[in-house]
Amino acid sequence: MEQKKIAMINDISGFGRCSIAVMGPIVSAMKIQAVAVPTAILSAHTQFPEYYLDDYTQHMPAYIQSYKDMGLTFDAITTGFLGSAKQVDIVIDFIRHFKKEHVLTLVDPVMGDYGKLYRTYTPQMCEKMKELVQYADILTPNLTELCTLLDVDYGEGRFSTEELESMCKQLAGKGPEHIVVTGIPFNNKQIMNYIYSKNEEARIVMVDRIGGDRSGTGDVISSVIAGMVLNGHGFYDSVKKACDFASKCIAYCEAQKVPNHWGLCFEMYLRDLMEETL
Ligand code: PXL
Repeated sequence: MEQKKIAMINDISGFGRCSIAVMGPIVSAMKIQAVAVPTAILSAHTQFPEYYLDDYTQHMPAYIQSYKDMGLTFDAITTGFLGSAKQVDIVIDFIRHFKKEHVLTLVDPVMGDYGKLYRTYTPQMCEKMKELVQYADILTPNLTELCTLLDVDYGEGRFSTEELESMCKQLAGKGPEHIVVTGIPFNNKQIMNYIYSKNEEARIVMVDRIGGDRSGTGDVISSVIAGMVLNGHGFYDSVKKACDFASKCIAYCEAQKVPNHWGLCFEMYLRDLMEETL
């Protein structure tokens, strides 16, 4: 059987372990080929006080056209950090062209955290992100992104499971078959991941809260999910594996006192993902 390929529409950040720098190695460990479609090139991600950002929007159409000309096909398309509103249209065009039947689309609506949008995120981009949601089979928002996509006030970030269910149902109505709301603060000791699949009972994966929040956690989780699902695993098992893997990496970072914005030391545990490959 031919090796599977994922088109990863995301930024390339040199330092800080996020996006393609994390997702590429993770899916590679799962024996899937990572094909980078860059949205921006950064020296370090935007949680650093200083970074260089080169928006790649104007180069994307020609870059993507070469794949169209080659007649390249993908088994999955994942989208993450987008650098401009215009990019969303480019991404939608990409999905329309390359998403055939059986092609999995995972949209990680990378917009913000802790109730706040990232510095690079404009209201126009938020509106465009709502459009992109329609094209997702799997959506992996955190609580901030879930609220933003539905124009719900984040408030204190406290929502009951009934409220989460109703929000996920509303979002799933727009397209996605599966949604996992990641990193929901539960109590001082635990973090909840809320898993919603259409026509199924919602499920929860709890993980221990270890230290503060770490950048790049979402990218680790979404890439493990994409790899697991592509390798034939169910959505719940994929999310469970992703959360457990991220937790293990975070525990290592804490023990080694790695700064939070340096991302997850996923390199230490890549072997755990190799065992999951069919
Ligand atoms: O991990 C999300 C992410 C991805 N890419 C860039 C970011 C961030 C979060 O801050 O800045 C460039």
